[in-house]
Amino acid sequence: MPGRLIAIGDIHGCSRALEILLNQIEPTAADCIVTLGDYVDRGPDSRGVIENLLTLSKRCQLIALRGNHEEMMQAVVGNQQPPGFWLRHGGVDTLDSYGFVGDLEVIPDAHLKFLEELIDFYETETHVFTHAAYQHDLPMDQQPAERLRWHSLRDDVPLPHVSGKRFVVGHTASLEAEIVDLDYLVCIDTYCYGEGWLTGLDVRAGTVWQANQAGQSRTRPRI
Ligand SMILES: [Mn+2]
Repeated sequence: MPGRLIAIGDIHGCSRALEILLNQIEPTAADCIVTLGDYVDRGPDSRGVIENLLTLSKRCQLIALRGNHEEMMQAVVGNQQPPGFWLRHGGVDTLDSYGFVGDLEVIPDAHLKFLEELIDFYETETHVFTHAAYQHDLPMDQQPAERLRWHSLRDDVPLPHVSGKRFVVGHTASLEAEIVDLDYLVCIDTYCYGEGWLTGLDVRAGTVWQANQAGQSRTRPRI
């Protein structure tokens, strides 16, 4: 039996919700899990989230996308940007989770390597996964990074992509913690760090699992 193809939305330091969600999903070696990015910032335990994902990568096939928050973190850790912009967007919470007191060496090499190996998108025969959005009339190898990682669906919602494939994205948090399902485009950022839910979606079966930081779990109707 072929494994499942499962997307997980924006985790943002919510390691408790992630652990509960993974207990619901029960990943096996045959499964492929695509995490949509924004593992760090805002929530309480970014360090723990990356640790959980490193463990998960040994249990199933893990495809980890880069979110705009990892982009901000890497620019600071790599000395390419001053820290202010990242710190104002939740970076303080990430540094706190590492016990930062002035030296970025506190971030383990394995975590830096994890960040370096993140990818911009993942495309199958039927689906495309990106962090935020896409340009509808461009093939995936020509997509601008800004569009993939930063574009908010609140500004505008892209038309169906020329490939005809279904897109699965995060980034634009639903403040009502609802999945946005436009059929050709599904957004599963259900605002976990803001007292919403962390969502997992089996993209072929339509199964939805959710968990939150209060320790609750639930399923939702298939989409
Ligand atoms: Mn984002």
